[in-house]
Amino acid sequence: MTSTLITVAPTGAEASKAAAPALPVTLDELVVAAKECEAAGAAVVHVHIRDGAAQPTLDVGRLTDTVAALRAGTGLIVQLSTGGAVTDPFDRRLAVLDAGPDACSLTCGTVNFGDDVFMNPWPFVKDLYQLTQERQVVPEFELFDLGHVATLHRLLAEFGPPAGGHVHCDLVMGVPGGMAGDVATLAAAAAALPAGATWSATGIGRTTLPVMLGALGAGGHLRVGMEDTLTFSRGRPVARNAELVERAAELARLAQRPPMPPAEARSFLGIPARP
Ligand code: KMH
Ligand code: ZN
Repeated sequence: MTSTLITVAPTGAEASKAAAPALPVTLDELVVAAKECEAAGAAVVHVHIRDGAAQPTLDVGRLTDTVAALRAGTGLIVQLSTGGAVTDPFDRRLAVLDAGPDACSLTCGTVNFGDDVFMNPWPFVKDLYQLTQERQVVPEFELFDLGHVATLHRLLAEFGPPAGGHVHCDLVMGVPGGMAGDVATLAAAAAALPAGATWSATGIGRTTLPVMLGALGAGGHLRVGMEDTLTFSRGRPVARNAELVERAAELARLAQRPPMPPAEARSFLGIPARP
């Protein structure tokens, strides 16, 4: 059994700083959080950024500065979100790659997202996929529903392997409108993935623990962070992203699958080593 790739998603686009004061929204807060999470066992940081008013933004200048600051301050793999917020238009989401990240998220289909809709129609998905190939940015396929797995198969069949040559997916479970965050659904989704693909899983909100325990048991990897979970335990808000990584790392060690260091994660995901 291999080690465990731990991704931290520290901010997201949905939670507000007012409701979650521990959410990192400035560049300094993000870099501090990323450093703590790396020390706790994370290898990848999945990044959404905020503007001066702590609102989600896809500003390419800010994204470029963020990539540079995370590279200067950590050894983490920098994975930018191309999902953004549900209100972000497709052209701005494609332009995220102009910031030159190591990796990016690539969601494989539209999904109801609470009262909103997270739009990922096929023409956008295939354009984004081809852009990742052109720019050699390694995609992580975000799968919110079983239908997204079918779209992943179609992408690979029509356009070939991703940059880096390895298919790594993230099962995003428990979103209201997406697949359930339970072990039966996790097993079904993992079984449907392309041969040779590896996968992480994250459970939104109260599904975080069942999904994490199920993923470790099924040979999967882990994503945690305040993008997905704002409550550490019943009635106790998350104090720092690092405590979510610490808990994931502890469970991974108990499962005899210790956290994967960033350098090993680079070769695992097909991301070139840092010069
Ligand atoms: N904020 C969600 C609408 C991604 O980062 O690629 C989409 C999301 C997925 O978070
Ligand atoms: Zn995200």
